[in-house]
Amino acid sequence: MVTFVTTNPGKIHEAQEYLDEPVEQLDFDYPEAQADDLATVAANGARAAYEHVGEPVIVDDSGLTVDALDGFPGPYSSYVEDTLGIERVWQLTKDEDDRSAAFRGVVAYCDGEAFEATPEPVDRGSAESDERRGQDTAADERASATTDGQVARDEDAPPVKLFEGVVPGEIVAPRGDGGFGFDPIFEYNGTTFAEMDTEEKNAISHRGRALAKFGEWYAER
Ligand code: ITT
Repeated sequence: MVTFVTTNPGKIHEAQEYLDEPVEQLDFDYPEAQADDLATVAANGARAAYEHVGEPVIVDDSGLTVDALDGFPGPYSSYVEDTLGIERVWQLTKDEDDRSAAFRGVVAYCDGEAFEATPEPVDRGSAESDERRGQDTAADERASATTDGQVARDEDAPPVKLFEGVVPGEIVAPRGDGGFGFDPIFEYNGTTFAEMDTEEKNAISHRGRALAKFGEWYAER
């Protein structure tokens, strides 16, 4: 069983459909670090959630970045969804020539124990490299960009294992009623995420990619 600490039932629904393990939601609003990169927010969130529940946890920190808006709303996606709303993000973007965007997400796991070295351990304490790596991989490999990482320990903080996913797409006028959040305005290959069922979305989405990596690693653990 995996305890997924989140206030967002949309994330749980996707994880449940994706992972072989049963997924239990723990609705705990862990304190989110004010940081510009998802990896730092996710890592700190996983530690805080683990300290709160005392059992193995995953958290997901994710967001939409719109190129023409210099990466906005990025780590503030949840707040912008609640305040501006997705229709206004479309309005802000619709007159741009280039409406490219990406969903980025990091799934972070913490169980208080040390981990075996990963095939490619990455020091995810470095904030800036996360964003740059996401952009490079998104550009190189239109739909496939994941990176595993292990966060360097701060003194006595428990280690955290990170799984990252990025999916490039385009901002469009809202279409579809599936999914959650910005799904209706995010188009991938002619279809918005809100027009896909969960299985289709998981097969290509940032969260699906991160969960695939996590699931593989967790099954071995
Ligand atoms: P928790 O922090 O409690 O997990 P949250 O919804 O606040 O829930 P985040 O802080 O990670 O989660 O914010 C992610 C926001 O990014 C989310 O609220 C959506 O607005 C957007 N988002 C992330 N993944 C998405 C997806 O797959 N489809 C649509 N919107 C997504």
